Amino acid sequence: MSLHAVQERWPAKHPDRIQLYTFPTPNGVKVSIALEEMELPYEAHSIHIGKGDQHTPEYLAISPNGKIPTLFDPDGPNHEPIALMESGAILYYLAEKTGKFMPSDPLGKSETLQWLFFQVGHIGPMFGQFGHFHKFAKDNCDHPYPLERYKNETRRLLGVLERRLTNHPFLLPFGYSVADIATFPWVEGLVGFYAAGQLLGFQEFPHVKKWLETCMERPAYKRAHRVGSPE
Ligand SMILES: N[C@@H](CCC(=O)N[C@@H](CS)C(=O)NCC(=O)O)C(=O)O
Repeated sequence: MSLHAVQERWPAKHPDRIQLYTFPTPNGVKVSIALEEMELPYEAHSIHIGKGDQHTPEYLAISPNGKIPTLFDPDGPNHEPIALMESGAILYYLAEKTGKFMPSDPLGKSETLQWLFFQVGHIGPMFGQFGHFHKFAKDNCDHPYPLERYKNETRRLLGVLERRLTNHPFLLPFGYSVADIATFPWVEGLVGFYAAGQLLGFQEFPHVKKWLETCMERPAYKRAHRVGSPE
């Protein structure tokens, strides 16, 4: 199975543009936001994770782990095509490609990557597990331990963000970056999709709340947040 198979199943109307395979979840929306912020021409294809598109052999050809999002750039390094999985790696790739939302100096870049990896390694997995036990597992698990564990860890991580955002409006001192783009959709998911603001005591994190509102007001987010929805 090859890239060709993906493009047969989800045909490109504009093959010269970046092709985004996604669904409007926090991990998917991150990349849509980045593409909108960076003003890169792209075409989005809905990978319906509720219907199992992510497990098809065609999709697994570009996403071996069977997750959204993935991105295909026909004009990659040395003008060769490239396919990428993992949203953090995609954000890094796009920031390098455009020179936007990540400084090029080694110190600024290193600090940005630390917060980007913090999202990928902590915020995403822990908020995701919290959301699962809060919203989806109720019928299968009546033991309080898993929800309590992930709620405590989610609150702890919100505390890390709160302390970070106390001194400057975005996660990095120089301004809005791929670290914010990666992180705020997950925080939005807690209060939006998972409707867990009250359970988590979200009002105890005022700087996080203000940062979330600021990020959500950006026009790029308004254009991006439904990208990948099934028609
Ligand atoms: N570490 C991956 C996680 C991607 C991920 O978990 N995507 C979810 C949607 S948010 C997915 O594809 N779920 C479908 C499934 O698990 O079958 C990334 O950051 O790209």
